[in-house]
Amino acid sequence: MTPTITAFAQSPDRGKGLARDMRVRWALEEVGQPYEVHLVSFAEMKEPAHRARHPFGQIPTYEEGDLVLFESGAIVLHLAESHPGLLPDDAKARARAITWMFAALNTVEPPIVDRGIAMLTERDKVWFAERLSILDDRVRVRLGELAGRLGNADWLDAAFSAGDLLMVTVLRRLSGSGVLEEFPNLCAYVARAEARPAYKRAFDDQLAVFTARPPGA
Ligand code: GTB
Repeated sequence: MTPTITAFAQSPDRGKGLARDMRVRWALEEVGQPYEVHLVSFAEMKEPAHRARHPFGQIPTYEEGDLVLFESGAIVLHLAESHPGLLPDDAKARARAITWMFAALNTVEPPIVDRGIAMLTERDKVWFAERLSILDDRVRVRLGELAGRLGNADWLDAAFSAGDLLMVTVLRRLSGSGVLEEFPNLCAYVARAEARPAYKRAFDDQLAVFTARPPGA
């Protein structure tokens, strides 16, 4: 059965692959699972039909027969557990890879999201520069710790896993901020992941949605 995911009909990221459907698309491509995409507008996301899929009226969702999932991390974990390729077979290595999935979403992503929200909603405040400096420092602490652990390794725990996939999608939200760029090994890690054929296919597919219907078209 071909699964269907939901994604923004018009992503505010203008095709940069920063919305959270990107991590689900990438996981589907890594495991070689064909999928369909149901594009939803901001209004449709809040309607009962979509809230039946996603209680918070967001994207992405994942439908496979009578299985309906929301939360990008849960969807990636489901794909990683039901297909080979994104989690190691060895039980301990698998548990470590899942730990990195949680670390990406629960420890590294929150300060990055806080920074992103401030950039979007607080730029006009007189105290913005001071606030941004505090948020940047919080992000820097996490990135420094992550950079220290990654060192010169290609991936967080030996082979590429769903943990790397999620971590890279989290770090990409900082691209061009100047903060990620302070950590050359993290930039190289992101570039290494972006060079994966599965990443490129997923990126091109989400970009095609934006190209087909840019805002105002
Ligand atoms: N924890 C959930 C998950 O991981 O799936 C979070 C889902 C979520 O935040 N979805 C966002 C959404 O549907 C889209 S990805 N928002 C609409 C709403 O809440 O009404 C977040 C996002 C949006 C835009 C950019 N961007 O423009 O760069 C980046 C990320």
